[in-house]
Amino acid sequence: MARLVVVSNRVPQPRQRLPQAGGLAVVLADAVKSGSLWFGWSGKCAPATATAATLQEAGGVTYATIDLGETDHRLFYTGFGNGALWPMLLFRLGLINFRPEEYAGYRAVNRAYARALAPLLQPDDLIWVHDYLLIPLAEELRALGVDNRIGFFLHTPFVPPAILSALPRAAELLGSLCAYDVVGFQTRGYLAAFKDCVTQVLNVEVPNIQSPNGQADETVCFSHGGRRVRAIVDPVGIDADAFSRVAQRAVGSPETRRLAASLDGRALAIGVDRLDYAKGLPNRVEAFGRLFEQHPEHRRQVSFLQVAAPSREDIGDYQSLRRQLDRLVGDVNGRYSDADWTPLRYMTRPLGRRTLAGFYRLARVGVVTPLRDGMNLVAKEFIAAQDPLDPGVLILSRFAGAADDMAGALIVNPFDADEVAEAMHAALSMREEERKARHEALHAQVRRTTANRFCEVFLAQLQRTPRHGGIGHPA
Ligand code: ADQ
Repeated sequence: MARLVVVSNRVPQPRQRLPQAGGLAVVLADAVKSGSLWFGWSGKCAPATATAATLQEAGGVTYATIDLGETDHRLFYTGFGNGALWPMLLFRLGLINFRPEEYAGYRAVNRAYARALAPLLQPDDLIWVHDYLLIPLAEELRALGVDNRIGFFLHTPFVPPAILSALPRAAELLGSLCAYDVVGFQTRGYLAAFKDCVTQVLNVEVPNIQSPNGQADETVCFSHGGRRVRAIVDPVGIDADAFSRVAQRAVGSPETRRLAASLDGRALAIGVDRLDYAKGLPNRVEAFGRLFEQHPEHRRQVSFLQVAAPSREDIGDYQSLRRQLDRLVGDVNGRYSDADWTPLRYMTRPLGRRTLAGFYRLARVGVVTPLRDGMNLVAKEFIAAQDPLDPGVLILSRFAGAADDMAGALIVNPFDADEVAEAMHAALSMREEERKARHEALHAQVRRTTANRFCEVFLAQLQRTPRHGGIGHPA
């Protein structure tokens, strides 16, 4: 069995117990099995980027990390990665802040990763690279002579050509993606957008999307730069049964009991997100205000808990989002609070998985309304955490990848505050049979597309790639 080498920008310190708010961290915790090597940034900055990785063993996994130079990190992460590439992938063209020196820094850090990783590789290793910060990694590894099978999974959405081409140098990045053997996307829509970009931006002929009998739902194969690339759909999931068990146990935990007691019989609605402009938090708070305005019967009857973990705090757009939210939450609370009831409870810190699971289970409504989202794991966690005998209702943005196969949720346009407010009203008023029927369908779906299935599908596709890159025909 080939060794698995997982590469992600951030590698947690072994035995790290702190809660990590972020989908990638949650998915990779499931993907990295004993015997694997996990390579990436240590989370520490140094005066200069390290040229060799530091190795640590824990639980059968080898953690190989490098420190990044402060300037390199700023150009790569705060600069191009999250100041230009992320807003483009999340359809926020107005927020793109492109600077050529930051793009050069982004590519330089990918080169540094490749140089530190290459000496650790064995000829049969399967290399699995994660997310938008590492798009050029395979190209850099290939330049060093690495001919292992290398796959890439994009956790964000993928965009149509008109959006992609707004980012300077995006055509070059699209070409870099073609140095991978397998490129994975969360949904069929993103795969179709990728196909359109390859066709229109790279002028490469790509056959139509197929639904093969293999394990991936949909596939396209094409040749570019002397290599064969296979692009697949492989939705990310969670270990639903394990999460359900955690939620069941968490109901009796002191945190969940304190929250339950504080509700004093009122319904709980919950939102859990990284504090990111893609998550639509200001729109959500506005929709809550609209609910109390249009349906005064819900005043004093429901409390909304928004848990928002700070993210990318050194980027200006994230700082202004935080200020905007502080103000909006204050506005709604100022307008509707009573001496003994606050409509919105707003916490800006990460919670542990167990606490989160217990809070989800207590909630009558889960509010997941990103303006765009690759998948959104909170939607799946909320469903897995419910009590099937008395389940809560999920309100889900149609612009989250999760909406593709979670039709049992109340699907909304997050930009339409009135529509979201009506969905909140419908969720709070929904009869038990309907809640149960919706939950049953959603739970079955969440149990089908698990974290394990996500890894198995991707690795099976990577494994069936012919060795030594070049043009060959998929097995
Ligand atoms: P994220 O944008 O980080 O991930 P998401 O899928 O919602 O988004 O995952 C967030 C994870 O962090 C969830 O497991 C959630 O429980 C946890 N989390 C969030 N806020 C938290 C808090 N305050 N305290 C504790 N935990 C918190 C990216 C893409 C997504 C994609 C994932 C996985 O942007 O679209 O679903 O990767 O592919």
